[in-house]
Amino acid sequence: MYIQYVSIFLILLFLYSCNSSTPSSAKKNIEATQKIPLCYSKGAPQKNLPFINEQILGEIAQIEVNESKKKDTTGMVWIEGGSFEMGRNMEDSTSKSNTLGSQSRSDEFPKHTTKVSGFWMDKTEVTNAEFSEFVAATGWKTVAERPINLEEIMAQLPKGAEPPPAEMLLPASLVFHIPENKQKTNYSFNDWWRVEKGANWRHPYGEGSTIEGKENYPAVHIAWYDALAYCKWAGKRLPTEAEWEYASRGNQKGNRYPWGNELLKDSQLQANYWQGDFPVKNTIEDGFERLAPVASFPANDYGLYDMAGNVWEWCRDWYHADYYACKAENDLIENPQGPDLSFDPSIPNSSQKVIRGGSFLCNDSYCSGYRVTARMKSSPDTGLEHTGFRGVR
Ligand SMILES: [Ca+2]
Ligand SMILES: [Ca+2]
Repeated sequence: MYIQYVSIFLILLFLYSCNSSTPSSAKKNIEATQKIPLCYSKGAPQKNLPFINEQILGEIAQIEVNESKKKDTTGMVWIEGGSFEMGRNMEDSTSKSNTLGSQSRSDEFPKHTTKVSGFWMDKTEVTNAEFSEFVAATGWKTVAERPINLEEIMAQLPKGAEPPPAEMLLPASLVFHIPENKQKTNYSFNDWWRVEKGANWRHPYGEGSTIEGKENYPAVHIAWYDALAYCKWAGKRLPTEAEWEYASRGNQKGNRYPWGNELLKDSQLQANYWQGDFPVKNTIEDGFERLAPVASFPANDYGLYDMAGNVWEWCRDWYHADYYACKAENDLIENPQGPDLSFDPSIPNSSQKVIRGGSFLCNDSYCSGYRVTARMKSSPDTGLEHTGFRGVR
């Protein structure tokens, strides 16, 4: 039973790393979209409204805004509003000229015109130094530092499921480990994520690890609620998914990555991701085995760093697999705020928020989460070794 609970725990508390999909499943996704998905608002599986932790939201509401930070745009860039083609079309992914077609997932289809108003955005992922300042000012305790909320877990388990044992509810987070068995043909996230007691933003690899000397690294093991709390204090908010993709594209139309269509630019790698054979061999051609200090790679043409790779970044929106198919019924959607419902057919009982941009664990042979259109999701109470955020205003 213990193993089963660990498994449920992993499924609910962690996001699908971008490498959880295989090339064959990506192919299946493309085939699946040949049938037009039912719009979620018109009779596709209706889910109850997403589970949201009102208690933590209440705590966030109590946080006092730092008035001087609220006016301060240091470390941010202004992004002029405009229209863009969000997502991509199945044809783009299967054309012979596109050798990376198998990377697309059905939730990226179809391409649809979207308009966003201008906004300020943090140039980099929020760093340990910045997050430390927030915690010192507010005393915020991140979700990974708290015992796991039994009520929240039970709400997302099938009806009648037994509660997990008490030891599974101690503060912990998930840390990547290269699987011990390197001979398997198919790996899943259970092979590379390990629950580490005491892992949190101060101790990214568990008890005994430290962020000393890593002030300029992205803060990780950050749950969506933690990101929201930071933004409240800093007079910012999380970007919508549309804002995030618009910003990531850096004013270039139709590119695959924030810098262009090829992985290399000027013969150089442009982001911190995983080169080699995921999850067993990291050849570290980009110079970073795990996290990199923020802004270690060139900015996109908006002046934003690490919009691809390093850490996944939380967005404001709920994740719904059919959301784009629903939106596409309108020609232009202005400042979309995401769906009211959350639905992921692979974890139907969960409520998940969108994360974007990929991480140091993303690998080009599979989904390549650092493509500008790649969508991923994670439950809002989940922090992981490769998840952080940046704010907008
Ligand atoms: Ca790397
Ligand atoms: Ca990033």
